[in-house]
Amino acid sequence: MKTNKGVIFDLDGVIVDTAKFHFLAWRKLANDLGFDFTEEQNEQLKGVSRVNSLKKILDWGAMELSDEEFKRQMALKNENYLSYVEEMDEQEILPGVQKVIDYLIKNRVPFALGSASKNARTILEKINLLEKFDAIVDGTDVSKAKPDPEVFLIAAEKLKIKPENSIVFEDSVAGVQAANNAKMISVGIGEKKILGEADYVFPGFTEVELDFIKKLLTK
Ligand code: B16
Ligand code: MG
Repeated sequence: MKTNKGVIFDLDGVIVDTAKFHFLAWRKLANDLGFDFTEEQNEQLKGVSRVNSLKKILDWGAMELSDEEFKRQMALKNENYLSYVEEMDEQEILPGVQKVIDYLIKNRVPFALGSASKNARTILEKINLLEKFDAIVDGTDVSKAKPDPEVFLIAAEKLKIKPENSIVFEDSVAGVQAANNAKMISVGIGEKKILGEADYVFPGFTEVELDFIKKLLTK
């Protein structure tokens, strides 16, 4: 296929559903500190960096921690989160994702990861996708969190693709805004009423037809 376009995937909520593990680990942290939060509140943590997630959670519990304790709690949460990640394998790849990745590889379309997670490489390794990506940009490579476009702009640069020729798959509001701020083509994976700012929205990857991808790539 002749195309000057490239694809950037978010990780959590697009390729795998690690949100459920983040929720369990953050909730344990809150419970250990003596309060709780709901699954609905957890929605606000999607795509949000580790530091900013803890800040939000402490706000919900009306709690303040010293810098040292803040860091200790973040490390504890990550340790707990990684104990779930440890159990992951290819079965965790969300339905419909593999067929799109296979299609991109077959058609030599470059694709990258653009994730806020500092654990992205570990997760990709667990699900056997690490070697498939042409570039990986994660929470260890950026200084500005989504909705800042930094993560996607670096990914496009690594792929040698212009921002306006980059197609981003994202499940979070902050991520869709980051793609839009980068002047990229944004495809939301989730509910239309939440991701309405995206150029296109699908409930999940199973609804993303290869024909749609082909049209975007050859447009
Ligand atoms: P970590 P994404 C994001 O991943 C998650 O959606 C968000 O819930 C998490 O806090 C963030 O990564 C940081 O993750 O603690 O592993 O560095 O959706 O941008 O792939
Ligand atoms: Mg996400």
